[in-house]
Amino acid sequence: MNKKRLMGVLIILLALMLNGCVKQPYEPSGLITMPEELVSQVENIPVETQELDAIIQIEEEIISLENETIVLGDNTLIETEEEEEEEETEELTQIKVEDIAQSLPAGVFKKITVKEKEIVTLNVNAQDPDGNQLMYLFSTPLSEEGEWQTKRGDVGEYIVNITVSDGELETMAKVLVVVESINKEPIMEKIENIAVKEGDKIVLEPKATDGNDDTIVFSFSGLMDSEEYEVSYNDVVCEEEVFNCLKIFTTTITASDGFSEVVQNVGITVTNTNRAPSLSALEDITIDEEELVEIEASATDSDGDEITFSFTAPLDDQGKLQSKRGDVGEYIIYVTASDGDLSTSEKLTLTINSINEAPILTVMGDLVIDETDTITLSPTATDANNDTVAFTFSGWMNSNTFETGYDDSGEHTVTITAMDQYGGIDTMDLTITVNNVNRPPVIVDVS
Ligand SMILES: [Ca+2]
Ligand SMILES: [Ca+2]
Ligand SMILES: [Ca+2]
Ligand SMILES: [Ca+2]
Repeated sequence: MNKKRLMGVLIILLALMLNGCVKQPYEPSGLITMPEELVSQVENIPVETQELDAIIQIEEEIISLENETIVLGDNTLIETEEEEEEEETEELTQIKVEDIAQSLPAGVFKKITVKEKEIVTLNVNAQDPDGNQLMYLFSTPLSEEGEWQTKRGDVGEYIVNITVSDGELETMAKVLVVVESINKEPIMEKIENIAVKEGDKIVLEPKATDGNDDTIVFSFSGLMDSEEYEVSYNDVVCEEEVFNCLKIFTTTITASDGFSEVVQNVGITVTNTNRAPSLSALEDITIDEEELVEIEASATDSDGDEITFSFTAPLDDQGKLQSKRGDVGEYIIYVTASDGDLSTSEKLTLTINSINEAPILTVMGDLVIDETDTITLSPTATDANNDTVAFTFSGWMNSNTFETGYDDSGEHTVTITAMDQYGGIDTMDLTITVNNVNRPPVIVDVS
């Protein structure tokens, strides 16, 4: 037997083993029995010390052979162009190839599809030409027995190795196990878009149902990262001197049942909230007349708005007052800080004390005059402020001059009052003694 014929026989043998040996409950079995003629030929194969590599190489040739049949379609009797001239090729044409799905990964000859929670059972039917006891080895996730109880979440594609060993030599086949999901996605109730303003608290309460009764976990992204959110005053920043601008945000809610996720977007329109400036407390102020008062108001605006101040009288627009004589008194002053939209006011009391000093009258001596004399008083006074001082007279005199007569003898008191223009006064009593003046007798008549 030449080498080509030997290879042909081996191909047939392994094709029979691999195609027929894997059985599972979800697809029709494709067991193939070895034709009797072939069995006798198999017996003639010299069981020499074949290397494992050689067997794997043969297996690959089988797979390539099977893949060629795909072109012709599944479940069909096929003819292969190979080995036409040899008599064994007639046997090859009899091989029925079933369940070869298209586009299988390289090296995989069988695909088994189950749904999550179903059991995968691989029943391998292999024959040993020497009648040796065969051992079957399955790679994970299959058990030693070639079974796998799938569960939720096992969805995916698994390539499983099946190794058949006679204790000395082994043959391996790959099977693709496809586990299909039985999950039903959560169905979320639609949440309408909302409109809020800065400083508001948003609470989103998504609801969802799940066809598998899975526990649903919600997560949030975008504007919010949890179901509650207090809208920050910095979320909307208006242009200068604009206070009612708005901005539209999105929160994405994801509902997960542990196996799949669904999302919905909630539009959130946030309107800016302006905050009034905050003005530092102001202390009462006391000054003396002629002093300068200047209020250093300070305010902050949480929105970063520009602040302007205003002041009530007698302060000017800048919060200043150059006080002068006569401003004495107590003033309630309001200081207002405005951001152009909202304002805050504080009040303080400005006390202006008088600096006036009362005039001081120059001491004058008492006067002694005679009847018929004319008195003229010229009082003087000093005033620390150099104010103009006015004098008034009361008591025996009501002006600064008086012409006495013969009936004015006696002691008289005159009160002199000195007053400056700011109400400062000083008084002094002056005693004026008027001496009697004797007059000679007058002869009125002689008879
Ligand atoms: Ca579900
Ligand atoms: Ca803002
Ligand atoms: Ca503001
Ligand atoms: Ca004065």
